[in-house]
Amino acid sequence: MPGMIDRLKQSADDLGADRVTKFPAGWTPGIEMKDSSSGVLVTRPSAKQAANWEEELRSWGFDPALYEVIEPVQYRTWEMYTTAQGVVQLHYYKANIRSRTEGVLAADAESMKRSIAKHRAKALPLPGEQGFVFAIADPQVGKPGSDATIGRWMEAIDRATDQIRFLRSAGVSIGEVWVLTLGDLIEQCDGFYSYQAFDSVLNRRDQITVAYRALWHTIRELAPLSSRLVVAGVGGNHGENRTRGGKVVTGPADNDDLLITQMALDLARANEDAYGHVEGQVPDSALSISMEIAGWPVGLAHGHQMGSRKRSSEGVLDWWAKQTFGGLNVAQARLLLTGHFHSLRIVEDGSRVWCQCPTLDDGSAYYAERTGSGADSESSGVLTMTVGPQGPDHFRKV
Ligand SMILES: [Mn+2]
Repeated sequence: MPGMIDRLKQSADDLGADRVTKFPAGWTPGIEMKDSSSGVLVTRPSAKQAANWEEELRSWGFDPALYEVIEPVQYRTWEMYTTAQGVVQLHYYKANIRSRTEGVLAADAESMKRSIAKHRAKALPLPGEQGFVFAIADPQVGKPGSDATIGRWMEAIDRATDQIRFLRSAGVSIGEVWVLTLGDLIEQCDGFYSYQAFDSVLNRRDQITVAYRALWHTIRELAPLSSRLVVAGVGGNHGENRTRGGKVVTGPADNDDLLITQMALDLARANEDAYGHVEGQVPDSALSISMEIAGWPVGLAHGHQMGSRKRSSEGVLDWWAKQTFGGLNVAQARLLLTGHFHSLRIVEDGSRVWCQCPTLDDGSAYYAERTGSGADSESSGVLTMTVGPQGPDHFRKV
């Protein structure tokens, strides 16, 4: 398309003008849009006294079906010397124009209406193979209500098994299964809150034994349903080896949550024939880890390292953002799973999702006194989901 100067020269040549006249300020021919739906049109100088608006709009590349001139219009006229015709009188107009559809192109609306009318509901299976996640958080075996907690854990295995079969029958391709331990698998007996020794219903040996057998049973039940089963976990605050005064004795590597996860994994490794497809990821001492579930980057952290003020969504996302800034373990993750804060929460922020996994425990008057929630087991369970090339999906608390 010729530029404006070329058009002006052409216009002047048609008139036999010697040179292009300088235009008064605000009267340079063209269209100037103020926004997507309105603007100002100034016509080219013409020897004719009436403007043909449709032709004018079209000559500047604007479809008269989509734009219109708003009356009244401004008009100017002046004289110009031309070699061919001597002095000629020229006319030009200035008018506001607007989109006939106030910003939405009529053609787009029509195509949207057509696609709505054409649509018929159909099955859209998730593309790609998905990993199935079973996220165990905060059973705190050894606190009051532990019988019910173990019952809930076993039922969660039943429901997760159903869920895998249900998703497969709906066309979701599930290959890997991930059993994640998000910390606080046992309660401990002392050093975590003031009357804990009086409150605990199992000694430490029984707590560890019950927790690792429940985890090992989970692996045994879910392993036959998967082509690859991965056990991964992080340590929680209740797993720490603490003094009576509540201080960590040796360091973050000395954590019973990691020990329990490691013990269950060792049992799988001892039986290669049945569990050769079981793998594990247990950190040496890091409090957060990351992994790829069916190609999607996932991070795990218990949550106690964030401090109690991090209970809010903003707090956890702020912690995650700063870990990312520091290039730490969860920096690349696009899905972060935490425990510690007990109530289910799924928060999406941009391209990242944070899942606060529900607690498996039986509720706690102490926790409710501090936080206002979790007095009973009404919202307890295990969070399951699929994770695949398009991220997490199919969230279900079982
Ligand atoms: Mn905790």
